[in-house]
Amino acid sequence: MSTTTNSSMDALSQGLLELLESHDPAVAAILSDEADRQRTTLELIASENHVSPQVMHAMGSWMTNKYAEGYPGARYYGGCEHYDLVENLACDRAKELFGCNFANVQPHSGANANIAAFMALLAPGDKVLSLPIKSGGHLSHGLKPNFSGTFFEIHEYDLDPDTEQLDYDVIAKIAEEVQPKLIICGYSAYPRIIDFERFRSIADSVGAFLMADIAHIAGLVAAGVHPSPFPHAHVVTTTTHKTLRGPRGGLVLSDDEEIAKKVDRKVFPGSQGGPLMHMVAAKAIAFQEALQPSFRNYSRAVVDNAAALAESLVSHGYRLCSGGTENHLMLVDLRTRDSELTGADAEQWLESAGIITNKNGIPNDPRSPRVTSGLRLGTPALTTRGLGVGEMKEVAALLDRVMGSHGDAATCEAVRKDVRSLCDRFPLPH
Ligand code: DSN
Repeated sequence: MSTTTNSSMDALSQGLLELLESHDPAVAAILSDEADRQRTTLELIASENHVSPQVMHAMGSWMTNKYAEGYPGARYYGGCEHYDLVENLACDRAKELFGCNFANVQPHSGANANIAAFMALLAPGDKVLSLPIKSGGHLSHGLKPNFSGTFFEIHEYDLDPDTEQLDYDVIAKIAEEVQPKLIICGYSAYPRIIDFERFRSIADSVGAFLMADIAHIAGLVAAGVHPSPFPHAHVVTTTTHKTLRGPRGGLVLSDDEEIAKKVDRKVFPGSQGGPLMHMVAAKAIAFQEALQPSFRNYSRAVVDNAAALAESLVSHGYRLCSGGTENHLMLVDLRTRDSELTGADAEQWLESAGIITNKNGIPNDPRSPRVTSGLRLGTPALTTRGLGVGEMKEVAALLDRVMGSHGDAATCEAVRKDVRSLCDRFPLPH
């Protein structure tokens, strides 16, 4: 494929493709094709988004060239004056955004943020109580092959089998029996509001720390459209690239001075070396964007769009786990539309029609994680493009045409055309 630029593409992106075209045509073609893929497909993966051109280009800036191990004012390399400034700016903005006293912006990812939080709060072998990944938790909350499941004693709470929602009374009883040192809330596939205050009272009743991993809902929390984990959680971890719409990366927050000191030590030198300062610069920009009133409107629209998409899917005969959504995502139980339908098939058919989703296990899923009976859908990326409640009906109809036809090639091709024209109506800025 030859590299192409597009009229909606920003000048720096066009310049990058031109720079690369003669320098490294193979990579230029791949980047160009990826830009084209993003421009012409509908992104419904709940954990993905489209960053602003400013955030995107900051990631490709001069700041990639530096080692800045340590923290502002205490680095292990010379030449760090601008890195100190940008890291302090990112920390200050993160604290303002989430209303807390401490931020560490160095974790390379959400999983890295969780490693640092575990190391700050626990000793190897300590008991942790969390929701398993099969019910919507995250692998870094205790999955056996992960560091968390390898070095700590993991105990589980689960969703109520009837409501498919958290049952705080049951969680309190399990905590009483297990006596964990750490309770984790915050999930990857839970469509409901989390009651952080209730979680803290459960943690207090057994003398446990409470960690809230708000990776999925961070943008909603920052915008005030989901309750904040502060002042309830002892430590809050998150990614910066999902609803928060920043660069890929992690972040640890706290209000507790002692925990904050430990977190800093456990990020560096505990679990990371040199921070990715180009990503820290991009985080600073994204936090500033999220502090603007327009981000509140965006986040409200993400939630409204999710509700509208959920309602339309139900009208097409799909059951939603837990009965609906209160945040940016929903889990669709495909079996209610068609008992043969699997998440793996649906994901593949939809991709051929230009709709990007991920198969996802549903609570008590009889199928394996590679097959699944569910699809996880989210609205952060579509909302960034400018699609609104009206368009969610169109999106639900497109989803249903593909899945209802069992991936029929002609139907997928026809839907692909409709997806392209919907994308043309809502162009990306880069
Ligand atoms: N992989 C992310 C998600 O899709 O939810 C979680 O880390």
